[in-house]
Amino acid sequence: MQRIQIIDSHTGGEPTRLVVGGFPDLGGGSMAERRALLAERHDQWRAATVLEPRGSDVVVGALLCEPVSKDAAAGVVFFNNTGYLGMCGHGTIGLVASLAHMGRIGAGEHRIETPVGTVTATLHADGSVSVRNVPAYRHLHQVAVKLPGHGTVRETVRGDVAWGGNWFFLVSEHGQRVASDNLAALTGYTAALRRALAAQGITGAEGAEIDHIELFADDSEGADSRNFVLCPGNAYDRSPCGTGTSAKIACLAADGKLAPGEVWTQASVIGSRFEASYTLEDGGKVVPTLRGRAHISAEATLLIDDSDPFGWGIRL
Ligand code: PYC
Repeated sequence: MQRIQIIDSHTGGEPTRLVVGGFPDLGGGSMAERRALLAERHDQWRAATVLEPRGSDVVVGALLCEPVSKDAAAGVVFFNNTGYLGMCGHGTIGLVASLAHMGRIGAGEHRIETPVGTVTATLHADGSVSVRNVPAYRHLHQVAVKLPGHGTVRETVRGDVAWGGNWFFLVSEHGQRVASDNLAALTGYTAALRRALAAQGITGAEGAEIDHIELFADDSEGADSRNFVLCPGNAYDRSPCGTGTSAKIACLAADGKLAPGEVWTQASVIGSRFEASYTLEDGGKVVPTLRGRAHISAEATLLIDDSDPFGWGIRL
């Protein structure tokens, strides 16, 4: 019997399953190196943790690691139902809430190492968490993607390609209703858009796959915007997506629509919210900070029985 110790939390409805013990030793390399090792040699541990029957498409896993730097509180490798993430905003908020729950950190600033760089999280007295992310930037502005035959909507869709710790395609003019009673249509539309981007060779920097699609709409509840975010494995983000909000901030900054320090409130499709702003650093890099709240939902040990045919997850 194999055992994996976890703490589950959710950030604005989006779950994070923090692995605090039981995974194989990945050595003392950078988080990017440990992510590569996990993916190449031990991927079954990711699958056992987040796939059915123990997990689901929506669960984001976070492997708690010893950091390389003595200054950091923790290192982390994020993963999901299809593979591995760079950064994860809601997941970092969940990680910090879980570390506080474990008694390992208190209020204040904590450096967290991720595969795409070190971020700084602040645990506030009210339990909310701010994450100062890696720099975000817009890579392509209003690029046209052909999306033939998708219902009654336009055949060419224009959007920005931006980095916020993962790669995003951000679309405001889409003709879709961004609402929680329209999830199947939104998922179908954004999945078709992602396939179209890949087929038409539209990528992030250095040919990186754009694996997240983000649609924006006005928010009737008073946030600056409401989004729908399709994640790599076709689940939608219940939170406003920390890396997606960072990508949005980079585009707003590039368009001169948001000044440094100004607060942008991003609502998710289910109405949960992040507050985000940015500073300009190192000769003009946009460094976003997002703030949200996570709640702990479980502490548990996952069991992998040698005789269980689905013990290492259902891989379809
Ligand atoms: O909050 O950055 C995020 C995120 C990425 C994928 C799911 N959530």
